[in-house]
Amino acid sequence: MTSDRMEVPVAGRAMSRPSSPDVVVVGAGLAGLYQMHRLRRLGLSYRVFEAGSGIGGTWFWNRYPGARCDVESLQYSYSFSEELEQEWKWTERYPTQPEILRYIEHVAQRYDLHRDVELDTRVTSAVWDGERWAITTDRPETVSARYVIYATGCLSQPREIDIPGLDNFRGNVWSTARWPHDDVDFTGRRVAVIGTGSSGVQLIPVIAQQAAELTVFQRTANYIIPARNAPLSPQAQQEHKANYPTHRRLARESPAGLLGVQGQTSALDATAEERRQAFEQAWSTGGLTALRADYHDLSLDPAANRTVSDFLRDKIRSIVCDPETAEALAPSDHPFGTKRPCLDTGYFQTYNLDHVRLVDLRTTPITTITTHGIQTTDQHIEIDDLVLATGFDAMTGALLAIDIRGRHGLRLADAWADGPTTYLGLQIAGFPNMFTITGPGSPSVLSNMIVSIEQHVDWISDCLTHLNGQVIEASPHAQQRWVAHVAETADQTLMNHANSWYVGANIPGKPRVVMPYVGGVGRYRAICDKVAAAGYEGFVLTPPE
Ligand code: NA7
Repeated sequence: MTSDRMEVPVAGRAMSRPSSPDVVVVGAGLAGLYQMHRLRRLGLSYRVFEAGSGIGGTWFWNRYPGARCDVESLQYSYSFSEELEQEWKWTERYPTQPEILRYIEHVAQRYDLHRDVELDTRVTSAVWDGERWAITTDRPETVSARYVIYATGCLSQPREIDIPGLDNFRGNVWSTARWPHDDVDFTGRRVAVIGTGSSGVQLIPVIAQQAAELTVFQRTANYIIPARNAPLSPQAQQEHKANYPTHRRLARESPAGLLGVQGQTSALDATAEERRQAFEQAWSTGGLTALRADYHDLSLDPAANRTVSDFLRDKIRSIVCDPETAEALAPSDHPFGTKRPCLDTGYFQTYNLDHVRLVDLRTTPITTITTHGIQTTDQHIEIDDLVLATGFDAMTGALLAIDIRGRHGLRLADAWADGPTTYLGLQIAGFPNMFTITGPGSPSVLSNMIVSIEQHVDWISDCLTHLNGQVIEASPHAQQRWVAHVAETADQTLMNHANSWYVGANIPGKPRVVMPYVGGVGRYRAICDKVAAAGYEGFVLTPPE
């Protein structure tokens, strides 16, 4: 493999970078950084491009007040190094965004990763020339790489907001996905938040502490479970770390990459009182896995699902004092788990504060944003600040933002015109030597992302070693079978019963396809391992020309 070098200015210094590296990695979040670490150990030459001005991906951009991971910190961490997992100390059950960014910085320093990340460099196109990828960035350089690995994230392309009149607004507009690095002070201000997904649910109670008036504009009510966040005692941390190998193994074999028992019985076989006790226990424990711990069919059977959905709706009614607000906050149009459930700290309680109110956009939609506020079908609300917590073009958005052209000039946008098609979420037929980390068709967003990231990076790294310069491409037949399997598996669940971003329904015109693989992390890993052990079955390997 070749790697001619050229001088590239990096933060005022000229550094020698290969212009024809073996691999280009796009993105320097948790996936890109670990991939780079593995490539270095394999002795392959590489370039790593990152659009942000810092490393960390999701955790670099989503720095809104209250931003926090909803996977427990001891599980939301790399497992590739025993020393690393033992030495880093988490402070809370769920890590805040600043703490995760500090962790990522620690990892980058420990493994000297910073020096190889080219920041402020956005990949704009990638064209397969029959042997290599010509990768163009917004810097005046095109790099020729044998392989390209997209570590571009599943929730990294903010969705374009389509509310009329936004440009007229004279106050401040803030986006949770592009939050400024300096603190934003809402003290004494009249604030509106649009969006009640995970970002809105985390942000709203924090803004309510500062704002003089807070109005939340809700289109879809969500199922929300208490996080029960708390400081992590040194003793609990030590105990967990003492058993890290077992914990990590169990997470890798589990459905969602998370520790926790998966229920074996049907919710419908339990009595109403038994169910109530089980759900109450989960409610007081907190977290995303607790509610699924007792019954196996909550995400499979509408009647079983109704038992937990009813429980969660009743909880809202018991917390929110105003019955009309409580009813608007109680989800009624989709089963629990078919849109991403959120974890909260004091979300519903926030609506009991005198200066906080909810506008239900289902009954009174926004007609326009005005110079000083928001006009709905029945009132005008004056505001100083508008916060958009309106989500992402999930799973495909970041990839389709790049002009990717594979064999015979095939555009990825055309290949995916009817929805994303992949083999194992790792490769796409027609796009040789191109890998996607946690791509559509893999468990990705339905799992503890870091578990899925490590699995993909390890699989890709082993594959590159095996290839030794050969070309690899998913066979159309294997891809077709995998896409059918992903769809069939999703059809066995309730996943299609909601207009969620899992199915692309939040983006007008996006084809409706259940994008993540719902078959589970453990099962998926076994399939990927089997494919590799069988000599990369379903992929076509050809010697370099
Ligand atoms: P989400 O979960 O996609 O939430 C976006 C929210 O914004 C959701 O409530 C949307 O309502 C709402 N939205 C989007 N566009 C509009 C318009 N035009 N008008 C009113 N409301 C709108 O994104 P998050 O950033 O909160 O969370 C993303 C993921 O990060 C999360 O799932 C975790 O995995 C971590 P809708 O539901 O579409 O009716």
